[in-house]
Amino acid sequence: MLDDTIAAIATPLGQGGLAVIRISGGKALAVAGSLFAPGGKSKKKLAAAKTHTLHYGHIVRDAQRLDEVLVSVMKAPATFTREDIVEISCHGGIRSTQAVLDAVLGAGARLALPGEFTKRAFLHGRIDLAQAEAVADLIHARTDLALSAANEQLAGKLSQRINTLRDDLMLVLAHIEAHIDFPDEDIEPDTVDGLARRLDNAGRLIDELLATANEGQLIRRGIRVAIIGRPNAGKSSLLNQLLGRDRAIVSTVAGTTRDTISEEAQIRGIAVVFIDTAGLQESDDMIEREGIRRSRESLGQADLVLHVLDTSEPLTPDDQRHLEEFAGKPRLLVLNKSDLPNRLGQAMNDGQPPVSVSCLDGSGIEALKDAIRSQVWDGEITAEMLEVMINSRHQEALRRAAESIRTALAQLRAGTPPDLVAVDLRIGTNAVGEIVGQTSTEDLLDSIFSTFCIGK
Ligand SMILES: Nc1nc2c(ncn2[C@@H]2O[C@H](COP(=O)(O)OP(=O)(O)O)[C@@H](O)[C@H]2O)c(=O)[nH]1
Ligand SMILES: [Mg+2]
Repeated sequence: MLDDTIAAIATPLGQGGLAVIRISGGKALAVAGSLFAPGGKSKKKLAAAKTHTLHYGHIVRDAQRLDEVLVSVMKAPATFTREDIVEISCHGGIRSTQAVLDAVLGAGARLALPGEFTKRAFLHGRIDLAQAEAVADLIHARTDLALSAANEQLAGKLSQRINTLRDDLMLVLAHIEAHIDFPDEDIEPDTVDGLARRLDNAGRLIDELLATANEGQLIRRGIRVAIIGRPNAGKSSLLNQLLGRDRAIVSTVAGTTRDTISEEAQIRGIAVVFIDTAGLQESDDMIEREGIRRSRESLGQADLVLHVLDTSEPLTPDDQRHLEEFAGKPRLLVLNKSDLPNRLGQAMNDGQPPVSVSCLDGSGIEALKDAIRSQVWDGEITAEMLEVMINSRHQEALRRAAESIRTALAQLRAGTPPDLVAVDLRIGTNAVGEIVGQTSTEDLLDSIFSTFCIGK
């Protein structure tokens, strides 16, 4: 598969100033060269170009000029894929970009699969698997924190820790395997102690990494926050306040919001999807009933519930029902309409102090953002934390590794024959290796790279 030359549009499809078509492989220069007519004074053929140079000219097919372009030539091995790469910067029209790509494919390149450029970078040892995942994280990052975390992982911070851990485990494994050939000789008690200490230490390192999983998830994926409350409590007004713009229709007519609306905002560095629900009360109206069904569905997926209460009115049976219904879920009580006289007449306490706001004048909204932030993550986000934050694939591999290593450790201490200890230890070491791709299967690679876009 690595023998052929691949090509794809590397920029999003649409109208833009520029689009880039990326070509990688042994024939990249020949493919691009066959379509490229140098412009200006230069009459130089692409094939004769020096590495890492830029060339002005036209893409020509069947004597017809397709586009005026700049072509970057990067020769192996100092490239992203470690193959020859040519990038054609052309005009960013939907049709013109496709026409240049068609010409490139017609000249002998094959359309790249999703993530295939990055996969080649991995297969050629340019980056490891955790770094390849960081490329995807970087592209998908929606917050500054997610971007920092992706950059650290791409720079190899996680990989370094994993490699050190794996080296340690390999060392212990080598010691233990050395004893397999001499079944009559017990491992010296001193050696057992030393190896056990190393395994113990490895287990602790894994626990430290596992402890970053929740933060990693939070930073990468963000959270979902559902806004609930009875009609006219001010749910849509609150959504608009949190977004900083008028997204939802606000009206005195109860039942205005019939569909669930979800919109994303950054709250204190975390990507938060807010879901304005259509209310949860019983209804005879068919459309309203469907809205309520959707509200309930999005509630199921929410990490946090904002329960909006109208403090200008006494508590209603609906309010009471919602208070009871969502007692088990992480929630914040939002006491809205603080600009009006308080007639709620009831001290609310939910373990978590309620937050008073007015969606009319915006007071209390910043305090509510702080409260949301500390509900999902109580503590500082430090630069150190951003250095290493594992994802769910790493988490799963590390859990398996921890289990096998603990088993091996217990066996070692109990004087189990070394060949048995080695079996578990090898499983654990391989699981650690999966994270950086030292041990990987085609299925694993497919599942990672298929989530990439074409052209990455
Ligand atoms: N005085 C006052 N009125 C508000 C406040 N928040 C919302 N309202 C009004 O309450 C009514 C219902 O608001 P809306 O956001 O549509 O409530 P929803 O049905 O829960 O989505 C509208 O007339 C809003 O202008 C507030 O903080 N103070
Ligand atoms: Mg509404």
